[in-house]
Amino acid sequence: MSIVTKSIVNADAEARYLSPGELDRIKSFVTSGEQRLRIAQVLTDSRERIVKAAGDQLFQKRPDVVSPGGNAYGEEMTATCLRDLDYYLRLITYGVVSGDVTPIEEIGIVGVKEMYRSLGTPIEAVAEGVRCMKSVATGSMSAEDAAEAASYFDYVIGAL
Ligand SMILES: CCC1=C(C)/C(=C/C2=NC(=C\c3[nH]c(/C=C4\NC(=O)[C@H](C)[C@H]4CC)c(C)c3CCC(=O)O)/C(CCC(=O)O)=C2C)NC1=O
Repeated sequence: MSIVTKSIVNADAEARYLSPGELDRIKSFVTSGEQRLRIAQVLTDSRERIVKAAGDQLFQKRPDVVSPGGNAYGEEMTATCLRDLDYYLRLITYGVVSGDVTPIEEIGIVGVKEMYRSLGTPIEAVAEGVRCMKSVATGSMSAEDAAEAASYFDYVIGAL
């Protein structure tokens, strides 16, 4: 839910006008809109490059995951691992567009620790993969855009 919808739901629950604080938050959401859409566009356009380069970095740092016995060992499992990175990049674009980490949390964080544990996937290596995507993705952005984008990657890294 975006800050606009959320504010309206809260205000209407109390049958009141939007408060000055709510209007301020909506204003900053609107004024940062162009930047957030630009970032989402860049991430979307570069998704293949970002996932591939981040995967290469991850497997260099964590050769164990793609070695015999590793969770991402073998062509099919490696592809599934890269797919998971792509999932997280996609969720990050949802967060960037809505200016809110809630969509990321609801789709990709709630219950994920248990899921990865049951799959035998080392979750800290997934977080490392997201860290690699952050460095690849923000590397080609302006400092301002990189800082804004980084906050969504950091949310995922911290939540995993
Ligand atoms: C959009 C929200 C969403 C997420 C996050 C998600 C993750 C997800 N990753 C899975 C598997 C997997 N995930 C990985 C990922 C990795 N293994 C490693 O060692 C690496 C560290 C890492 C890559 C960075 C692997 C290898 C599997 C397959 C494991 C198996 O089948 O044994 C599975 C099991 C079912 C399947 O194979 O599709 C799910 C549900 N699915 C979703 O719908």
